Amino acid sequence: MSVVKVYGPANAACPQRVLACLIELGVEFELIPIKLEIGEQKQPEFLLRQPFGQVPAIEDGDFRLFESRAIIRYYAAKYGSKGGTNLLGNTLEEKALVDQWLEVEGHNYNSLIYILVLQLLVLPRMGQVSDMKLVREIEGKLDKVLDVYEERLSKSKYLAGEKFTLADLSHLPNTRFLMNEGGMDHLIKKRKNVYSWWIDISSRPAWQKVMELQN
Ligand SMILES: N[C@@H](CCC(=O)N[C@@H](CS)C(=O)NCC(=O)O)C(=O)O
Repeated sequence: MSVVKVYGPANAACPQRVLACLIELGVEFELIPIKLEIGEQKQPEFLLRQPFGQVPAIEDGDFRLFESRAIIRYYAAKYGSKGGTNLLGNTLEEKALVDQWLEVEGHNYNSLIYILVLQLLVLPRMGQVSDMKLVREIEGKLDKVLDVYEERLSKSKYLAGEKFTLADLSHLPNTRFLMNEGGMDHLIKKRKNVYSWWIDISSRPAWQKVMELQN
């Protein structure tokens, strides 16, 4: 049986989402590094795997897939039902809550942090100046989004209920950015429930292994 191939650098947020999921599920994989700094993701050969020129993409035998959240849903469905770790929820309602919080992560959380990553990480690396007015504006919006998380996490241990699921896992890369190079750990730490949740999910052995891979 061929090993799953994951294309993408281990230090980029979107591939990390996939790596965390595969490690949680105990799926063997091979990481094929793609050098973003020299634009390997925009080369014709890579565009056959990911037509938008971004990472990650996977190859699993004859099957290819891109979009990190589609990939984690695929693997959680493929392996979670075979007695492995269930990251999707059991009942229809649990599954719907996982989907709801995955959507929140993609639309309300990631869409803001994406701008921060661009301003605080990508532009300075290219020798360009960050727009700090925009950064402060996004920080304010994120503060309001995190109020919703705080409220939710005061009612349940994890976003979709009492068990760790893809909904939580999907937040790991961007929250790590806020806690580290994003310099916005105060947004997490000032919220008791969000902070406990972060400590809990980021201590999971699977995420620790992702962190080791990126070094
Ligand atoms: N929605 C896509 C977003 C992919 C994405 O933004 N990837 C970033 C790394 S986290 C990337 O490839 N950046 C380099 C580029 O856009 O050229 C996914 O989740 O897979």
